[in-house]
Amino acid sequence: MDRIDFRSDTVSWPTPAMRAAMAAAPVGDDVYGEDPTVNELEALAAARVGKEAGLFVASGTMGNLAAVLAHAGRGDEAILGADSHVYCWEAGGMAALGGVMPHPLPTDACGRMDPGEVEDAVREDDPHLPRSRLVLVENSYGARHGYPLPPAYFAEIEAVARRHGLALHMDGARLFNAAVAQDIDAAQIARHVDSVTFCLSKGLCAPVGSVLCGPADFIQRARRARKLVGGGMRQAGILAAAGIVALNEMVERLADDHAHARLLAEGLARLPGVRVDAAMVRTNMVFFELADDVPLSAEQVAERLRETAGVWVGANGSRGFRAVTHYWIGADDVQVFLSGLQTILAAA
Ligand code: TLP
Repeated sequence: MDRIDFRSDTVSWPTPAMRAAMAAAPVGDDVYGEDPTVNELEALAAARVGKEAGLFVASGTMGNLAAVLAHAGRGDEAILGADSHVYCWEAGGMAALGGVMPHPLPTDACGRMDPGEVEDAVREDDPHLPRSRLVLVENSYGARHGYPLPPAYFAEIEAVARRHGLALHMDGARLFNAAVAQDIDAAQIARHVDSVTFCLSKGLCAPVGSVLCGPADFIQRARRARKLVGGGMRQAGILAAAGIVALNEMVERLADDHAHARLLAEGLARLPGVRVDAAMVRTNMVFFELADDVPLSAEQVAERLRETAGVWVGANGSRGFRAVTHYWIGADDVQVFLSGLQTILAAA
């Protein structure tokens, strides 16, 4: 990459192996179901998460939206975390396009809803009320340090969903980060949900795309939903080829990103003027804040880091930051970040 960019793992460029695979990919018309590379990616993705079928979509947002549209209808209600990505950062798609009402619940420090509160949120069968239809979970949990939630939590939510006949979808944008951090298979997490979206274009480095996986009949409905939102692509094998490389070559190495995030968090914990909860850093995200006596805003610090050290980082509110590690961030880049920040804070 041409810069040291910690703003997100979404900024990561495709690898040379991906570019080569893209150039050589056999293609067909995927709306006709005739793109062999897309078909291969969908089968591979489904196998990796232990589901029957997969659907290649343009983004995580599209995967989650297609899932909601395939699971629920107008006037139905979806229970989800009040700080979940689907609720906060996906343009209200479920309500805007599906007529599905979100029912947000608080989450704990790791991003867990209380299973008892989920159960209490399920509506009675009463014509006054919306119909509870769906529960949405997320792993890793972006708003909570990218925390990798364990299968046991999803088993508890699954039990509630099953008791009440609700569908259960996981926004697993960074499912493989969650799995690698816990040294388990992604399928061990996904077995507790009906459907899961995971992203190829974040830590896995593909340029575009996510895969929605689930039972074959559900994926058939989601395929219709994808078409409805304009997501039927044609010679998409060019993109899917990078996704195949992502799944085959880029999953285990996510452990390096997690190690770099830990290195950054430990370094930040030693810097005067910075507050960080290093123990919460289990995947590739580091959230940290300026101490109260630092006379600069997060935006000003981010600007100085860019100008003086060539390091890009995202301000998170007026005092906070989110730094995300990925394939193109090495241990030396972490040191550039730390010494650049130290200099800025010492001069403030
Ligand atoms: N997240 C982006 C921003 O939208 C915040 C990022 O930089 O982290 N689920 C989760 C948990 C996500 O973090 C994201 C993207 C998505 C879904 C949506 O994926 P895309 O961007 O492919 O639509």
